[in-house]
Amino acid sequence: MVKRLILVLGDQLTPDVRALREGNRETDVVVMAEVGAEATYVDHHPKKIAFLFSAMRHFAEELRRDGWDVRYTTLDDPENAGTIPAELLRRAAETGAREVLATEPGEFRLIEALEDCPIPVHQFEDDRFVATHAEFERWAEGRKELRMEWFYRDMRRKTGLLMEDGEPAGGKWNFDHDNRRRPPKTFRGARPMHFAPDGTTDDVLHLVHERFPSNHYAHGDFWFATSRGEARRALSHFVAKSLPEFGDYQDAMMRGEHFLNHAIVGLYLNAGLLGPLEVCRAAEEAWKAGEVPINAAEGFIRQIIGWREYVRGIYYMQGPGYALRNALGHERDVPAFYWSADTAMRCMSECVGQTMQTAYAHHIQRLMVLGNFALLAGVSPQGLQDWFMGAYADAYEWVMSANVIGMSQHADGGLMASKPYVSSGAYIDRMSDYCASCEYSVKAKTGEGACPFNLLYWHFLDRHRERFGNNPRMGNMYRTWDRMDDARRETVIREADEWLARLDRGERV
Ligand code: DLZ
Ligand code: SF4
Repeated sequence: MVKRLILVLGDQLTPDVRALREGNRETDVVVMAEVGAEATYVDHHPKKIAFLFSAMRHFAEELRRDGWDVRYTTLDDPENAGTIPAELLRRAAETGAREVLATEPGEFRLIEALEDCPIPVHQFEDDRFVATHAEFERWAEGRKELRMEWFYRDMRRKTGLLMEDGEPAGGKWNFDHDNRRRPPKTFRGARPMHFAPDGTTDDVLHLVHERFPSNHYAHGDFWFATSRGEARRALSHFVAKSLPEFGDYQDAMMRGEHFLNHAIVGLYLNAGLLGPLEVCRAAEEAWKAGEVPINAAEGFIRQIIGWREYVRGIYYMQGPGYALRNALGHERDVPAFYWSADTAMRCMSECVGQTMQTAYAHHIQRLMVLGNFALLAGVSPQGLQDWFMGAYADAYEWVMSANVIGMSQHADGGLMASKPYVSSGAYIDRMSDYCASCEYSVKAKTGEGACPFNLLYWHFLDRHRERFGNNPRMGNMYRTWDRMDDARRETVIREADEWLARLDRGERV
């Protein structure tokens, strides 16, 4: 029988990933490759690269133990062809294969490269998700507004998660209202499970250190799980130690507390080390056993079968043009402090600093600090998306586009969110302990030391009045702005402009 190649990408590390299910372990050959093109198409955090390479190597071993013929190319292999299509061609020549089975990649960039590959590549839909493309499209069809909440309820019904006789457990679909508490000063979240690097990971860390030196991202202290067994242990640890209190302080931010009670399983899920249903069932079981309250289990499950599936649906439905949208015409470069953390704004220095250190930040840090600032300051959504894609260990375009372009930057013109996610410093002060140690004053609206989020908030509303002035959900904001006297409004705009000019001159702001 003629051999076929089975492509397994770095974020498809599951034995029942579609292309492997379609393949034949007696006759087909699995191709896995660490390639320069994937490792450099954005400025990836070295911990992200190390995590994927190590997880790929562990998974290749697992497949070999299962009887597969795996042709694995390491980054430092002198024969390495540099890109995924070129590696396929090289392995095709080596084995005589004339066809490739692949699972649809999570980025159009790579889908198109496989379509253009001189050897035919059959791309099967990736079914590691709860909703299929067709299902999402059916749900979205004819709807004026694509509200996550309605989609999420359908996914609850489909999976039966937290459902009792067709009704949502606890009598409500969504317990978000209970999930916005501010933790006491003494609060310490349970640390996510740390794994000591084994020999394989050590080799990879060495390679990554040599090949991807970085003067902004930190290399040291690598503790991610790199196999499915370890990822499952990390999940059990989260469910036992952090999930009980996960709900209450989900949106809180504290200095020096990088994880609070968050699960840190997004990177494992997105690489294929864990599946969405196994993760959700673990949370549901804990709730059934009375070990975690409903608001925690529901809030966690919603992130996975609701939000995660929903942003993926938007990405595939909207197509490659979505990531290029810039409805608000924002063109400013991503400020240098997104890499250096060198800024007087404590909230930004904390969130950037921890990102550079850990390749992780939680949803409110991403949306309401890093994203909020960029939107207020008019940063290019594409520049920001590249930053997010590089900085976070869980980032791929299928998950980042709708989150950054749509949700955070409103650059899709409101397809996902009926109003932009902007806030002044007051929100950050309410949800964090950042402001207390900031060089700016969150209470000061203008003048020396005024919090830049306060100035830029009005600047944003003022410069986008034409677009948002008649938005009923923003009426209160505009009424407050209009009630200020002319002189005050002028002062705010002038000070915001001056502040932005200092930012553009590269001054420390
Ligand atoms: C992110 C990434 C990196 C850094 N390196 C590789 C690699 O060397 N080989 C590989 O197969 N995959 C890698 N990936 C993941 C791919 O970029 C990912 O499959 C696509 O972005 C589609 O989601
Ligand atoms: Fe951030 Fe403003 Fe608070 Fe400083 S005062 S931490 S800039 S919100």
